[in-house]
Amino acid sequence: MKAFRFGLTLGLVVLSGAVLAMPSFLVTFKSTYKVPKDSALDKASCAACHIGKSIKLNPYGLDLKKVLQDTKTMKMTAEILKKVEDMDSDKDGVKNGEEIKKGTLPGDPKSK
Ligand SMILES: [Ca+2]
Repeated sequence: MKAFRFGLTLGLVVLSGAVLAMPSFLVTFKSTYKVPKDSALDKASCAACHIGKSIKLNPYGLDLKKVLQDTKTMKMTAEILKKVEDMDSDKDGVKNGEEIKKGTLPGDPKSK
């Protein structure tokens, strides 16, 4: 019974950690980059990495997830963000780093 309770508690802690990860990812993103005010990217907020308001990731979010997994961490850092700057996640011909500088969406090919 004690072991079961421990497992349950651990499960809940892990689950809440995963849900809470997203806003802190956004905080790291905004402190790493000076996103042009009122740009598409500035207005996108969570949608910089997610599809709309869902937990599904867009191509840019998926590339970040892959780096997190390769680095075996759950913590978003400026270093992790910089590792995908030279990629063109949404394949629109503009690199992620350039899109972020311009304020367009690195995970949406219709925005460049
Ligand atoms: Ca784009």
